[in-house]
Amino acid sequence: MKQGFIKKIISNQYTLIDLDTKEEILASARGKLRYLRLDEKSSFNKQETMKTKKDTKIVTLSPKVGDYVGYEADLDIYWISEIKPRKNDLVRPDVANVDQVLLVFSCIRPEFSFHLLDQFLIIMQQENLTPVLVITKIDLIDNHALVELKVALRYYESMGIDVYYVNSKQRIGFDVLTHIFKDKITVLAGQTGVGKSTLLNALMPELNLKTQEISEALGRGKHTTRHTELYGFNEGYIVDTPGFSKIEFRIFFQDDLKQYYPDFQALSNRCKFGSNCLHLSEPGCEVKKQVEEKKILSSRYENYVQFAEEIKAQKAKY
Ligand SMILES: Nc1nc2c(ncn2[C@@H]2O[C@H](COP(=O)(O)OP(=O)(O)O)[C@@H](O)[C@H]2O)c(=O)[nH]1
Ligand SMILES: [Mg+2]
Repeated sequence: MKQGFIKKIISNQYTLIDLDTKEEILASARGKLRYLRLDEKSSFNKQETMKTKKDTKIVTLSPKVGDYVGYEADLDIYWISEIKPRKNDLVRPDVANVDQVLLVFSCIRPEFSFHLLDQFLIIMQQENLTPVLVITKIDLIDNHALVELKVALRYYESMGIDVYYVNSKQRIGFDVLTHIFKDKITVLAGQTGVGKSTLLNALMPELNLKTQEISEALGRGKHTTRHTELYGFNEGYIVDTPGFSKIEFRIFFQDDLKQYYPDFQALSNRCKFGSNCLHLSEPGCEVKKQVEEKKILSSRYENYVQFAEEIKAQKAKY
């Protein structure tokens, strides 16, 4: 079987890149591709409710952009016959195997929000996605305020998250930013108005044209047509539609929250109750100690406590 990577989907027409020859291949998939038997550990499985799904279940899958697939020729037509396990699987945009998400935040208009950032980072952990922070509109705040923001964001840099500062209008900060796309599939995310479209257009001026051509080719008003495409950029791919328009994290138990805080997790061996510590009201908690010592950003901890309370309140409703 030949191996390919799905770059584009229009309706039921798939554009694959053959992994060996790098050739573009047009392929089809037979309806819903295949019935997969899932066990709890399958990468296609997701817990959607409070109940744990112990049972094996069978799902039907459609191949999507970002998928690695097996394909075969049959009477001169190429057919996708297998989807490789996904490392992650987004719905909006409909893309699999995303390597990084650019979390776009503006300094102002809208105001930078640590609350939203911490929320996004939980989702990144849950979905097995790597976040990269891009701070836009650095031209709109004074230097003092910018330095203050940079100092606070150093906490996230110490967690291993890269932070970039840009002014997309003047393309300031782009020299370093353009290098991060190599060999990766990148999706942008962020609130309305933070500058996602401006950033995309500044990175890929030709994108505007391309998306226009495609919407014309598909005809007006045919918004139901399934179309997703990865755009080649600096030896990687960018998804043109931003993701995570609606943020909700599916956490049903208070003690599940801490696993999405790698910075807190790293300290739990120094908590009195070790890995059982929720870093809330327990005595001898190293996380709380480091918050007091200002080694952990206080907003980071405050947001954690708030999320924990929200999870508890939501649980009470069941
Ligand atoms: N001054 C300044 N304005 C920006 C910057 N980035 C975006 N904008 C403006 O912010 C507004 C919202 O940008 P847009 O790209 O539509 O945001 P989106 O909703 O995230 O796609 C527009 O008026 C942009 O011109 C920037 O770096 N500096
Ligand atoms: Mg936009």
